[in-house]
Amino acid sequence: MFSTTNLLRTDRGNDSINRAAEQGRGGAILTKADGFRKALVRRETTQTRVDAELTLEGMGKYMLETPIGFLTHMLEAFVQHGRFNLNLCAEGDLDVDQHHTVEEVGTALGEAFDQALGNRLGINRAGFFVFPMDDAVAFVAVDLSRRVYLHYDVAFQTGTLGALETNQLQEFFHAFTRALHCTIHIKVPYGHNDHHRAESLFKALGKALRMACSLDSREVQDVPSTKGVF
Ligand SMILES: [Mn+2]
Repeated sequence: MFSTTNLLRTDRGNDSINRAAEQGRGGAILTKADGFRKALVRRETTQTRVDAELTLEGMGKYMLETPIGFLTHMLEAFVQHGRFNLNLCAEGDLDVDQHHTVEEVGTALGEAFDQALGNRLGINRAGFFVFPMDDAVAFVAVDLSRRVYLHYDVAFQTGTLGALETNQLQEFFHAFTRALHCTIHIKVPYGHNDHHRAESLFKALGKALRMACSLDSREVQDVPSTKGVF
């Protein structure tokens, strides 16, 4: 069952993902007359299967289903605070371990953002946020420059959060960074509670990415780089 209470209408959920994928539209950019930047991604391997449907100009609506409850919870926080719309359904070989599934969710999500951003013209390109959650705080900076780099400075005191193995989170962010072709710096300098550390991180990422993905208010249509290209 879906582990969320904030559902999109069901006709925009996994049924629509499945229909689109069956019609060969997997991975297509779905930008429509409404001008919203959208993407549809299906990644299927012998180990995992992930479907994702993303709208950048969202309202923080989501329908998320992964076999790892805490990962689902983190994606909820990310989408809610980034004000994207995301439907995502993941299955994986948890009988092996969580690595394939967590990594593929990161890759599919990164691909979805990459496709929705298209040629990246007119975007702010960079974004950052400092998000506290009670005793913890997270610093996240993003550059959608197509230069791939992850700085990940997060230490957890426990090996698991719910069922999620905390050392898989770094693989999630590596995969996301590679697929989105971007630079992300993450630091969670303190926090007594690991749940708060992780959640502040995903909230900060949502806010930072929202800023980076947003179109410049002056409606410039160039590449924000002195090189003229990314
Ligand atoms: Mn929470």
